[in-house]
Amino acid sequence: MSHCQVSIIMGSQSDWPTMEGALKPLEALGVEYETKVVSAHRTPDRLYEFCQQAHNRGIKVIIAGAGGSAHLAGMVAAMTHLPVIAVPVSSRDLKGMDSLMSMVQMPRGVAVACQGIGNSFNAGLMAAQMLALGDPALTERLIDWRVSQTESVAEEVVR
Ligand code: RP5
Repeated sequence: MSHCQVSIIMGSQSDWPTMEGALKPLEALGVEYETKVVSAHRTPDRLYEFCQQAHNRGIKVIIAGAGGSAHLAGMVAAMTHLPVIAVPVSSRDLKGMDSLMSMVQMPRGVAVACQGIGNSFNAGLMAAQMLALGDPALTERLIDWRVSQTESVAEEVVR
């Protein structure tokens, strides 16, 4: 069985430039991940298989990025009990507002943790924070990472 606990899925290869930002915090914190293209409307059977198998493959958190009528995250959340973090990908015509609205307004009973438009970095960070709840070593790395982020912010403005 794979050691990946985070699965990063996206509706299209074209989402990759947005979604690759999720890798930065995961790699900085030593969290293993996988990346897959899973489209709710173009590959519905793949979506179904992915959702059926994710838990048994050891996946603990799913990050789902998509653009436009972005039903991917909601469909995944409908088909697995695992937590789903959504990343609305910016779209050409509506600049990601369509993606955001598709993802953020999940009806009661099926939860999706929606991030800001294009903010895959925070999706990766949130996934790591979720995993850290049951992983003391990851918690230590997360605390250290936060301290170093704080220390990296200079007080004086560079003019
Ligand atoms: C969505 O449609 C994808 O998530 C992507 O953001 C958007 C455009 O996909 P492509 O036409 O570039 O494959 O399903």
